[in-house]
Formats: sequence, C-alpha cells, structure tokens
Amino acid sequence: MSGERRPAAVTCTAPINIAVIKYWGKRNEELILPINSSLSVTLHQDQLKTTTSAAASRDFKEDRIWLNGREENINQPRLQSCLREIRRLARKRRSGSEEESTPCILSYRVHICSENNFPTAAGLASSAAGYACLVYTLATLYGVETELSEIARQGSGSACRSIYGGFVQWLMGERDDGKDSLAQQIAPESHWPELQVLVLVVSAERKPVGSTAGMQTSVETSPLLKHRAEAVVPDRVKEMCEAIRQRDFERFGQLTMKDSNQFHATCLDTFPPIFYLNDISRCIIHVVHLFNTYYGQTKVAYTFDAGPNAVIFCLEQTVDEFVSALRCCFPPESNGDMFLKGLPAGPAV
Ligand code: 2P0
Repeated sequence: MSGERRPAAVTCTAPINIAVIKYWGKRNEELILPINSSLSVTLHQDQLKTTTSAAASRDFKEDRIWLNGREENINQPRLQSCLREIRRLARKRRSGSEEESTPCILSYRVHICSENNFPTAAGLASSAAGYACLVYTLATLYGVETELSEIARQGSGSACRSIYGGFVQWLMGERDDGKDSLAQQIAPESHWPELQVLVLVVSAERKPVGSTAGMQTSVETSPLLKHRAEAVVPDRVKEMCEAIRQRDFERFGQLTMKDSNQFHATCLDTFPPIFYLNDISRCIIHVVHLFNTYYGQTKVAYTFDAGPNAVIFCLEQTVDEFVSALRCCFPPESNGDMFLKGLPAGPAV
C-alpha cells in the first residue's frame, strides 16, 4: 500500500490479493476468525486496486462514506469496528505524547471516499482491497503506526492479507479474542519476479451468493469443509510455503489448482449448493489442463474465488503462449474484454 499525508486529509491505495490456499468459513462471525489459515499473493498496486481518501474536519457534522461514488451506510458493523479500533489506537498513542496540546483531529468527524478500478463484488477480492485500504488510510490520517492486519481482518477476513505485499499467510490463530489471527509476509514480491498473474474476467456481474453468507452456510452444512479445514489445509499451507520459498512452480501450480478445486467442491457440498463457476470457467480449467498435458509439466495454474472469473498463474516465459492458446479457444471478437491484464505480484505498502 502507499499513502500521501496532508494535514487532516490522506489518500492511499491498496491492491487486491489472490488466495492460493483459500479461506472459507469462520469460527467467530463477529471478530472474523477463520476455521483455517490461508495464503495469498498480493498483486501489484498499480493494477487492480482500491483508492481511498479520508478527511477530518471540524465542519463535518457526522462520519460519512462513499463507495464508487455512492454514499453507503457508515453504521455497518464492520465499518464501525474498523473506525472504532483505529480511533481507540489513535487515542492511546496520543495520550501522554507531546502532541496532546495541538488541535486534535480525533474530535472531528471523517468523510471517506473509496473507489475500485475493477468490478466490485464480482469475486475479485474487492472487499479485501477495500477494507485494507480503509484501515491503512484511517491509520495514516490519525498517525497510527501499528500492526494493522488485525483491524483489517475485522472489516473483511481476506483484507488482512492485502496489508502486506508479496506472498502472505493469514495465520488462523488459536485465541478467542483474535489477537493471534494475523497476516504475515512469507516472502516479498521481489522473491519471485518471474511469477505472473493473468486475470480473466468472465463476468463482471455481482456474485449470486456473497462470501459472508456463503461461507456461513458451508460451515453449517458441509462435512467436506470441516474435513478440509482440519485434515487438508494445515499440511497444504506448509507445502505451499515451501514451494514459494523454493520458487517451485510445479508444486505451487499443482497446490493452487487443487486448493481452488477443493474450495469449489465444498461449495457444491454446501446445502443448498453454491455454484460460483460457470461453463466458461470450466472451459478455462480444461484449457489449462490440456496446455499442461501437452508440455508434460505444470506451466500454468488456475484459481477461482467466489465467482466465475479466473486468475491464472504462470512464469513470464509462458504468458504469450498461453494467451495465444486462450485466444484460440475464446476468440477476441466474442470475448473482447475477457483479458483484463497481465500483472506481476507487487508490494502492498
Ligand atoms: C479467499 N475468499 O481466501 C477466499 C476464497 C473467497 C474465496 O476470502 O466474510 O470477502 O468478509 O470475511 O473475506 C472472500 O471472503 O469474507 C474470501 P468475509 P471475504 O480469498
């Protein structure tokens, strides 16, 4: 993430992150504590990102927020959790400091304005970038310099991972108060510069079942999800950390695809079932496997979140050839805007 500080007004940006080991299911809804750890790649912040501005003024009568140009209800519990926590830390920091005698913006109301440069709520991690950016922007405004992933998590689980760049793990933690449910960087973006990300926008529509409601139903009804959280993910996270540390694309790609597939299997195992993939998503999966079979190795890997849009990982030298293969299967005239961008992994701050 990055931010620019002016008196009582700041503007910051935060990129989306793509989970390669998925988070799906909470053990505590209010604090947003997950049933398993997860791992993601933060994209470069010049690409798919949220930009948020916040200003504090004695002239403002109330806190207000606008998302993509439309005013939203500032009293949503998750927004309030983030605001309350940042203000609490700002008060704590200020008490006893020499700044105490200066006029305090903490007594002012804030106006927040946030925009995404990509489809909102289409399964492209908009809440991750959104809440990470909100928390970072407010922290910059109030001069709070502390670990922010615990606060971002209370806005949206996956947001805690967008606080850091590169390769990031969200440790599920064990405590009931969530103090140990934090994100940590396992490798910076510079660790694997050859790794590229292609985002294939299959549909920019809002997803039919939101992540929060979807995962709640999965926790209540899917035996596969319980098995996944207890018996599959712990080893998979360790293996994925190893694959990333060794820059082993074969292992990284295989694990990424298997974890995406198992996440969508838990969605099907949910009752009533949740369908996030569509025919085009399945066709992309097929093309990836054909491509890899042709080369006799894992050259590309797909992953899908709570929507039909595909994220493809591959190494730099494979991008052009795979894009050509995709263009054969999905001619540009019928899918002119499917290829959004080829993106490198990037820093969050
Ligand atoms: C992830 N997803 O790990 C997984 C993969 C979607 C599929 O995190 O309720 O929007 O705000 O904590 O963070 C989407 O869930 O849900 C998500 P809340 P969030 O990226």
